[in-house]
Amino acid sequence: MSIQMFRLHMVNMPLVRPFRTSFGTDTVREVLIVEAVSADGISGWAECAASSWPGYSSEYTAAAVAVMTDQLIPALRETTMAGDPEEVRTALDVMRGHPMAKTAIATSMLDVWLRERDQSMASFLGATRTEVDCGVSVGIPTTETLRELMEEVGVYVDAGYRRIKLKIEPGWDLEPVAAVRAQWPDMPLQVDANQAYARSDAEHLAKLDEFDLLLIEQPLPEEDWLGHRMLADACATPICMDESILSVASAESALEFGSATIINIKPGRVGSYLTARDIHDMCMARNSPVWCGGMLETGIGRAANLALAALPNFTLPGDTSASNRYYAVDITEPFVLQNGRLPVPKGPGIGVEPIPDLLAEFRIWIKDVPVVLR
Ligand code: OSB
Ligand code: MG
Repeated sequence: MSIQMFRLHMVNMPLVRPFRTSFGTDTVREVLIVEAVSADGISGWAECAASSWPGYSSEYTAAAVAVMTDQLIPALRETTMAGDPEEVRTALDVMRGHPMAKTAIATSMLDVWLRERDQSMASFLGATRTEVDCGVSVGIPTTETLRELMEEVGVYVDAGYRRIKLKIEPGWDLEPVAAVRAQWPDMPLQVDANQAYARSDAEHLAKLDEFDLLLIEQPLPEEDWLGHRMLADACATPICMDESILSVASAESALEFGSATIINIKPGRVGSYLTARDIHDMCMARNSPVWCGGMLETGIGRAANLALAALPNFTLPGDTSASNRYYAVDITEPFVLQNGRLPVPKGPGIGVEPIPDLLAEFRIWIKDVPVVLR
């Protein structure tokens, strides 16, 4: 295989409802779709997890375009062009940081490579399931009312989701969790703070223990390993890390140091689906469960995440929700929830493609970046 160019499609997708977290509110998902075009005319597809602004992490779409164009694509060499996924990871890791941009470039190439071999991404990664249990991430209501929250959760419970995750922040935590727990006593429930708390909130967060939560996700700033460990000692509820986990080493450090007992795996955050798989394998060897996070993906990113979530140690339901939880119209065939699960795509590569008319409809610009080998 040989990649001639990368075609970057910037797409603007209106969300079905605003998504508010402790770091801010989004009403549209600006998302960068990467198409790797081979000399034989095969296209490979991937979605960059970066948001339009650096609220979740330092990456954002315009920066991803810049680093792909100026650094990552020029870093590809003749050896990389054979498409071997390990070679691609090694070539991109010469650059520091920018894991979401790296994952998108590498996954678009992996998609071409797998399509040429007629192998699915799920089979390549070592999947053992054909469908995955789905949870749903519920934002902070923009009206800040319990009524709005209960309505939204009710819609998801009725749809069949197998786990509810509530976004929390100081001032929006015990009360909403108590209300949802009272209404749905048996529903698997967890919370995500996106770094909004401080070490001094340990006593307050320990009050969540009475609600039988699966976990508390990323309560403290991403670099505060000691704070998370102190919180883990103060709370009976398991601590989970999201933003802190950037590599196998950081995931292993979290578990060994006791900063977290559960890891949220987001491929974009760790720089490659291969690294996401490696973190899964490490956690599995330590009997530590993992789950697949999400970044409000379109069907392109969702397909790849489902392939990953089909690996055996993904024993907790992930944030891999159906297309209609995010978008009235997806750019691929929609993923539809069935009995609280989504099917793992079976076709070659990621198993789905954008529908050309829909991609064009939502696209705000397109840019071709030719590959020039040196
Ligand atoms: O912290 O998991 C997070 C969305 C955007 C950025 C960060 C996060 C999230 C979610 C939603 O929680 C996950 C999803 O449904 O895709
Ligand atoms: Mg999170």
